[in-house]
Amino acid sequence: MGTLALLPTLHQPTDAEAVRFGQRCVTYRELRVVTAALARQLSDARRVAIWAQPKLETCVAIVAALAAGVPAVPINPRLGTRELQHVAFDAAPDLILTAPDVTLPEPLRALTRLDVDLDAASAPMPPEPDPESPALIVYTSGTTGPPKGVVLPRRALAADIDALAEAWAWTAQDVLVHGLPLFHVHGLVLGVLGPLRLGGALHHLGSFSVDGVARELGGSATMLFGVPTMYHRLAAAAERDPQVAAALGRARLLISGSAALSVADHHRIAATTGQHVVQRYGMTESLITCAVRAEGPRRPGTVGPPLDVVALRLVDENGEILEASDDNTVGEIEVAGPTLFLGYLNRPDATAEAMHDGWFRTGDVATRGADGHLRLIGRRTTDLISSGGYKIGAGEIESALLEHPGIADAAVTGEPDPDLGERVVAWVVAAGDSPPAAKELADHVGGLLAAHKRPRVVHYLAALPRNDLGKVLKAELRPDPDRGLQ
Ligand code: MCA
Ligand code: AMP
Repeated sequence: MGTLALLPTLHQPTDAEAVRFGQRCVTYRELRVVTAALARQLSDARRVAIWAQPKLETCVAIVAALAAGVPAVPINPRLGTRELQHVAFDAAPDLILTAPDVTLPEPLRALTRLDVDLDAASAPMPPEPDPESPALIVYTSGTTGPPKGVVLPRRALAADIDALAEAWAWTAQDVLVHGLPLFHVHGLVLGVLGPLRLGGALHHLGSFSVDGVARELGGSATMLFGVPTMYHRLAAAAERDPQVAAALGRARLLISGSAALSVADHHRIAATTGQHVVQRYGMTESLITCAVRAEGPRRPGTVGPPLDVVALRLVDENGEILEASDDNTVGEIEVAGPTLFLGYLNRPDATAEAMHDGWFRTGDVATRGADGHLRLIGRRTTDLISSGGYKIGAGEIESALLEHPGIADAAVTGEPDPDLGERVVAWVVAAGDSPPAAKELADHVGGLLAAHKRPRVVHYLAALPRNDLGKVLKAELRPDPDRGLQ
């Protein structure tokens, strides 16, 4: 209880609205009743999976797991077979929590299933777990191999939400609107646990739409969270429709993250709505570490200074600390402090590689201005593709392509896309004389992995350019005019 509780609002609940999905909503008092009842059913579990559809039941399941002190693994319902098998094996949950009327896919059917009952009767709230104990395990793509489970302690969630509340003057008076998925840090930690920790309300759109955002911001919503693809679509809509522009103009804060918001879209939105979108930067492993402040300058293209609780430095290739604040010197971002994860599940090797002396290597490169604001330049590796706010590992898609019998060799890159930021491009060498069609390859990848990882463009080559060690030279990939593109 008290300030040490992750969700103090559940210990002293009010009749204020907590979470709304369209017509369905719960107050804090109702949320306490239903989550306390569900938490009792979880008390013997070591770990629970949550079928993270964008629904009220998902929020209730997550809060119940947090109340029970049982680490929760939110699962993207659009994952492909290969990813589901991996998560089920790697996280080995005792139970899967889901909304009723869901047919779970084959790889999850062996798990004991518990349907979330929103009419459950009251039960006592379990005691508050240790702040250092694991709260969430969030899967995120790396450059190679299958996604890794990032183990986030309660202390990191609390520290990050509080620091963002400070940065954005975010309070119980705010009503947040978004249509983000509930299996990533952005939509779940910031977008659900943020309002719930602070005592405000969340209006979730079910799925993102310009009309939904405009309706909510035209009503009681005060803040919007979104990825740049969403702001790109909002910018176009605001130019077409003065009502959308007026609704965006009424917001207290429009906040963007998960990928770079283009300077052009920043200016387009400012021109039509008068709002300067606030950017923030972070990673699943570190949570959000930098944010433009509500009361500070809003330079387009910058993600603001570090949060007050975060230690952040830029280092060169030799690990030397760069002190320059000239908006020009480029270094890799390293972060330390209370918002950091505990490690990757079952992967001490990967944890050791990512951490050194308490600092986490982000792999993101940036410059710093005289005002301390960071400007993200890109990533140290090109093997992570940033598509619509999702991070996609090239290695995962390459492995999936190589599982197709018609493919002898494959490389995957990202190329600029006006809507998604980057789109997935495959470069393949066929195993026989009749190469599989691009659609067949996209369907093949979509069967094994989440649909957003399918290649949107396929180039056919005679051979991939490789160095003496056999590593593909991705910078040298060029279309072959004789073999073509699909
Ligand atoms: C959907 N599709 C995509 C993507 N999203 N393809 C490539 N990249 C994508 N990001 C495909 C679908 O598979 C589908 O294919 C078709 O597009 C339409 O699907 P739909 O769901 O209607 O798509 P959409 O509405 O256009 O989705 C765009 C979106 C979505 C709303 C921007 O991608 C999204 O919600 N992105 C948010 C990602 C996010 O929350 N990232 C946070 C992680 P077909 O029609 O062929 O079947 S990063 C994080 O948490 C860190 C800490 C941070 O900093 O925030
Ligand atoms: P994830 O690992 O899925 O949590 O995604 C985190 C990655 O998203 C970071 O490493 C960055 O590359 C990227 N990212 C997050 N916020 C921003 C931002 N505001 N600008 C540019 N890139 C961002």
